[in-house]
Amino acid sequence: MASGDVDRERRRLLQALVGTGLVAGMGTLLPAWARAGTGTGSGAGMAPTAGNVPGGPARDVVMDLHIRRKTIDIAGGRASAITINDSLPGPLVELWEGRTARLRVHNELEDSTSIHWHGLLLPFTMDGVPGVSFPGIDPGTTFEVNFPVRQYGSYWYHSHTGVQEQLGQYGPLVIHPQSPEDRIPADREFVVVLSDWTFEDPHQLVARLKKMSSYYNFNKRTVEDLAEDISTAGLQTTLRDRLAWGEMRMSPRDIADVTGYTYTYLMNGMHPEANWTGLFEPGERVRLRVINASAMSYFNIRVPGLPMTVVASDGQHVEPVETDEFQIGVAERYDVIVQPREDRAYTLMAESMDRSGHARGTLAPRPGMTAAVPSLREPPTRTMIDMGMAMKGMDDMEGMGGMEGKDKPGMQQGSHGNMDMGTGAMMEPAGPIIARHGPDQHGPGNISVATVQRDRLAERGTGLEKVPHRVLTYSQLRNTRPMADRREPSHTVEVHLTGNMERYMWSFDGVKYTNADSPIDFPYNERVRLILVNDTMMEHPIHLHGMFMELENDQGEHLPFKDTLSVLPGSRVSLLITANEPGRWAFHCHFLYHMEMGMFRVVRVIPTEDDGARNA
Ligand SMILES: [Cu+2]
Repeated sequence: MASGDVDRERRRLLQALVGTGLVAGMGTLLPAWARAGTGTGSGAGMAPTAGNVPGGPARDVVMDLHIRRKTIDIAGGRASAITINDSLPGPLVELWEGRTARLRVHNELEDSTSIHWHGLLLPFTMDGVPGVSFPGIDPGTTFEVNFPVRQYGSYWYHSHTGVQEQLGQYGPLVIHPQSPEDRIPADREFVVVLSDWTFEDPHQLVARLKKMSSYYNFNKRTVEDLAEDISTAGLQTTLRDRLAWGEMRMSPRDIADVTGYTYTYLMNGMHPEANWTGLFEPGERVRLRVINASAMSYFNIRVPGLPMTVVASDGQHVEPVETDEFQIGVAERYDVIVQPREDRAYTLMAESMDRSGHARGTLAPRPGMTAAVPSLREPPTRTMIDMGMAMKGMDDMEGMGGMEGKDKPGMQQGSHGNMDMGTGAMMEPAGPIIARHGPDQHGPGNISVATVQRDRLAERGTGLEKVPHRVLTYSQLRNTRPMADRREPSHTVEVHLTGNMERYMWSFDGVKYTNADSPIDFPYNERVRLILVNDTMMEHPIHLHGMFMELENDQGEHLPFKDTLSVLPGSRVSLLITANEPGRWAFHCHFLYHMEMGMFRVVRVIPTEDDGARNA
């Protein structure tokens, strides 16, 4: 089918669905914060123009969260999802630094569940990771989380049990600062929650990836696959997915494991056509708290026509950086200020990194306005740099272990004696080589190693290398405050991100979690340097629970805090951690299915008896 036909078909389907109200989200169980400003009504007494973060005076918070399975209208279809207080995403949890939080999680599912409070500093028994910090929440029971609130910023919460997060069990969490000097002036604030929805059973999705890791990369799909889809999902569903919701623009390369072939990308729970809208008065400073709550998707965020000033990363303030686009990894958050001065609509564009689809919303002075939606750009290509290879001399290719060159992007054309592999992109400037890989190939669970390891913190995210405007890099993030702990690290831990993409195996140091003998120990109250080396050919969003990490990005004593770091392929990064939070903390890749496959460890911080603190 020609692409014009696809577009026409897609429009026809959407018009039909708009008529049913499904796409507009009217039948959808959206929480009040997600509806605010959309023109579909305003919940909880919120004026539609007030932003969707109510704020107000500091207070201790007591909140009930009811986890329920429900059939809802979502992403232009109808499906069984996991809702929190009957909505998807869940309600905005708003807390105040210096006060307390008492959050009661009621499990009304038929299975065990959990809620993890991503990025929060709290006693580890409240952290919500089954098997690590607590046993999980049994069906029909309530788990109460109590903690003093010790930080400010933009966070989120989600299930840490199985694939529940993919089924909708997540929501935004905002903490208002205690000190007036920590308040960032803005006339209104919006949480912008990005996520990926699939009508497939996530268990089946994982099974497909295990059977064929490239399943969701459309170019490798076959007619038999189509026939299979039609027989299992039915013709209507399959066609709708293929024509309307899957953008038909699958990456021919290994950029993302799971793509727009199955995913609909949502902004605040809404389909791109439903057009979540945040209202503003021209001239106002608008704060967007962008939260990537997706299971498997990175996004490129931009507001064509408006520069964005980045003011916080993973909740923590950074010196303002003006930019035009940023890439956000799974579980990361960026707070940006925009100041639209014209009486017109602006598109808030969240393009998936592999360019197979997008989430979209609008900033506008009045409901119902729209601006042009940029078309998806060309899918990116992996490069030699991503493979952890040197740019000149083929000797380095020997370090690639058993990797089959013929399947690898950029290696299928040209002879091996020629560095021009036809991608062009690999000749882009890359960060400096700062280390070489040792002899350990990490065993059969690993397929390649980063022979050379680069500092890529000053590089743009995948696919943004050549865009003709400013793009945020990690090297630009500078903490507003100097480091509190200036001790030289007494302890270094090096972890390699490893895997076998063909077999959909993911691990640390070639060993998946269930085969790991022991936790990673951080000595209590010591300064620890955590080095991450990405031996795989894709980025991984690596998350440490319970403690902030300070990214060593050449910002002197103003290293930015991160709780989730997207580690570029072939790169080596270094983080500093003050190990002052006793307990057992999850440490993992935040790609949901990589974590499930075993890219996960427990980090243990054990006080000695002299410390007098609770023993982990
Ligand atoms: Cu990963």
